[in-house]
Amino acid sequence: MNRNLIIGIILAVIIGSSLIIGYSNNWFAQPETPKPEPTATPRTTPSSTPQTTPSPEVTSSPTATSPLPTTSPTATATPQATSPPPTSTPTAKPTVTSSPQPTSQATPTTQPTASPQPTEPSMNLVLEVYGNANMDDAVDEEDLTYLTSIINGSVDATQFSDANNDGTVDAADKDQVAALINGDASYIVLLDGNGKLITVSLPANRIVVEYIQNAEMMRVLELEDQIVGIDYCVDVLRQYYFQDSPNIASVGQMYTPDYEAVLNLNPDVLLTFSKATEEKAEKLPGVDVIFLGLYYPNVTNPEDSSFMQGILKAGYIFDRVPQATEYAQWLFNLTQTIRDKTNNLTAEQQQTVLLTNYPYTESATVKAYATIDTLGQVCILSGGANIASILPTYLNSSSVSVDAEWILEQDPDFIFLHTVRYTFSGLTRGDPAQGYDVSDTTSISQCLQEYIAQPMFANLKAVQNGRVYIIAGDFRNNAMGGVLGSVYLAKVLYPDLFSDLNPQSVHQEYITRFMRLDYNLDEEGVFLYPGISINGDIVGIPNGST
Ligand SMILES: [Ca+2]
Ligand SMILES: [Ca+2]
Repeated sequence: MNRNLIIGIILAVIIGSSLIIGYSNNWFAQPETPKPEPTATPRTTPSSTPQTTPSPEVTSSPTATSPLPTTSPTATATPQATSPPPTSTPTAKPTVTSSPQPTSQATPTTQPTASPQPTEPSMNLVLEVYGNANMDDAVDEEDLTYLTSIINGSVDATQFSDANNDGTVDAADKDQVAALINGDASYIVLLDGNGKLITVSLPANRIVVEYIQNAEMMRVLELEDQIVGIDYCVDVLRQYYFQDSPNIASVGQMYTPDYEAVLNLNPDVLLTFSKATEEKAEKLPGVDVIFLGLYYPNVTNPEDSSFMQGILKAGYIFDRVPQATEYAQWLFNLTQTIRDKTNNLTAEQQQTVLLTNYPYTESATVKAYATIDTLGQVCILSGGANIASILPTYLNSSSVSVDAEWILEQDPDFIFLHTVRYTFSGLTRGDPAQGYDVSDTTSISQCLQEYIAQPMFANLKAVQNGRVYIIAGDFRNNAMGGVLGSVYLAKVLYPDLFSDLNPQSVHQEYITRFMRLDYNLDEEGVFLYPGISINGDIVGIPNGST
């Protein structure tokens, strides 16, 4: 154990220094070697560089289905996911105005002598919605009571007690909270997924969504009738998501959207997939451009992740609190169930894992997913020992660039190759074919064969033992915050530990119960290749496939 630790530290130092040299050269000095970015990663560009520059095209790309390149450095820290929740944002507490009229008059006898204690929240988070005066997980009647206590001076104002955000806590905030509870508020003030204070006009009836993550979340919240616009990716899959809504318009790819097309839909809200909202907000006057924070699950502290906050905030913005709460609770319970088991794995029992992208283009470097990315969270929750975890930037990065040599040295037990079929920038990658609209495994099978046939990987344990898998883009980009990927990976990594877990059942429950789609995983869809056999049933690909 100690010996391993020391070796680990030495390795980390060596790799760390080479990485620092490496990416200072690659990323900042030589933008002519852009990294292929196969997935629609939220841009990690520093805030001083508004994300207005379209990413350079990869001109040397050998196929017509080149991935979306980006100049965002893979090893650059993304501040969101693991940083403390924005509840700690230093906000000046509003002043309290004792309102002489109705409130004090109406509540003298019921006034508790001690400070009212916020009742036990059902989820352990502080909902970042203004009006959540008692700092629990909801805006409800208890906040009205709490506001009364603040106004009459028996308790202090809190970060979210100034419901109307006018700098003062008074009777008007009770009016706003009452309106939020009744679903007839004309606006809502909250912290978005970036921790930024935003005001959203209500009701938010006409919605444009970017990417499958937001599209699926809208289905979960039963908002499909309010969708007016979708991006390229969702448009390709519209027969699955919005079969009954032929009037929903496609506004093209959302990386650099057609702003005219969006404005023509007269939307109330644009839900962004990426955290970059500034340029879109600027170019879409009158539209509330919102990043909910769905991209940042945190499985170690699932209840308080930006992802969970995002689900609940959407519930308040779109007046779907019961649906949002039920869904968040389901995901939280699943997370706990998996975590209770993987937490008990010893270091020796843990399988070592490389989680990376399917190599759409040839590149000397490989991107290993790290803590901040959804797939990094998938690895943690499923109990995999991420081989990237010894790298110095692992904890505060979405991914880390490594090379083949390093992978050979680490020799992981399992390799998972993430794929994206329809990109954020409007590209289709034919092979490997995976996802809801694919049922034939010919393409994905060939791609896997080609990958493991690479001579440089011939000696890898994972290759020799048949433990290389291609995984669907849904594992990273859908609205389950990494839980879908985790249930599949947990079962692959520890079939005995998870003998009572069937990933297909969880996946099917998401599709049938929450998205309310008529879709049968026994018959359709390619999500994990090779598929795995559970009690004679094949999981990950349609029954009867190989
Ligand atoms: Ca509350
Ligand atoms: Ca106020």
